Amino acid sequence: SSEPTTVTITGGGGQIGYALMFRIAAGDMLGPDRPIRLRLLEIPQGMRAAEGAALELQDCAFPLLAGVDVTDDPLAAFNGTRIAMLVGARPRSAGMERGDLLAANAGIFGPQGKAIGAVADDAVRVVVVGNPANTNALIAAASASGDIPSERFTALTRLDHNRAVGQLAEALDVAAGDIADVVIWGNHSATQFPDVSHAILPDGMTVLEALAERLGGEAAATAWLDDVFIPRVAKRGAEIIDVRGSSSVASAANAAIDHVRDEQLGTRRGMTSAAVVSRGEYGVPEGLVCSFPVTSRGHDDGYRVVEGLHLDDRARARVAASVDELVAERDAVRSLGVL
Ligand code: NAX
Repeated sequence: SSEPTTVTITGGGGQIGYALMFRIAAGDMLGPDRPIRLRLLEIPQGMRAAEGAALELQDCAFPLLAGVDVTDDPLAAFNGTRIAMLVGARPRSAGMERGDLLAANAGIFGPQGKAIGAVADDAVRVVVVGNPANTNALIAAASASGDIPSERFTALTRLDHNRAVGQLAEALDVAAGDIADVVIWGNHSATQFPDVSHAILPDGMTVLEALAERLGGEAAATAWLDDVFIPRVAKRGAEIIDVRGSSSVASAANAAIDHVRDEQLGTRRGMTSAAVVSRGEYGVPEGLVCSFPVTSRGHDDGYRVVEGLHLDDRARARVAASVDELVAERDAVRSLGVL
């Protein structure tokens, strides 16, 4: 339809917000036929930066962009929203304990979840980018419950997924687009498990076979995965900060666009990764927001967990370790009285 789709970005005055909004307005997220109305939510200190970005959006004269509103009022920001991208969060400052970080973010994602439940479109879908993303999504979903089904809340692990694909493409000297069915399991944190055991190439060869061929045998492939690949993907954020002098911005925005696009329009080849509310799949406790293999058929169906994949004992242990961390975060938030 030609009725504009309302997309709300929180943290619209920040780095990732800035990298997101121009691509969304250009049609990279919802396609070339969907007009978009952007809403940028900020806190008072961030308003000028968001207003400046809105001026630049106007200067792009995007044909698809029906308008931009900048506000520091969550109820105005989420009114009628169809797609909410929750990017703004409280970063960890020096000396901050994990409990303090969770509490500070609960103070953001609780009220925002509540506002979404109160005023967003009934068909709203939410992706949380701001860290700790999984648990922030859990808090937002709980705060909207009664108004919006919790499965409409997801968290971003697509950046981790894309990082894993990028590493494999380099190691195998193939195009990134040739690699399908990589899976990120667990938390968007250093405990995540990037799993290549289901990944395949276009000729049907598995990524494990291709790695063994290239690296000189199965043992060498396993050693590379354990000692190089998994830690590099899990710590890529720190590597980017070290090399670039600033955290991941364009790649994070790109991943958020991939996440929403595939959820809305459908996954193309095979499965991807997203953190979604567990219904107990793979033994992950119900209600946790955990990264799983997912697909979407588009047409507003949302992401579905791909069930029935085989996990060997080592893979199970890695998934369990990351899920334990999610349980600990949930319990810490509960003990604050938030859930
Ligand atoms: P910036 O500090 O550049 O921007 C954050 C913006 O959010 C600021 O302008 C701030 O004023 C605003 N903000 C803070 N509280 C707000 C609130 N209650 N309502 C609305 N706006 C609010 O950070 P940026 O580099 O854009 O990163 C944003 C978040 O993404 C961080 O939490 C970061 O940790 C997280 N990331 C998550 C990733 C993922 O894969 N899930 C990867 C990239 C990134 O590290």
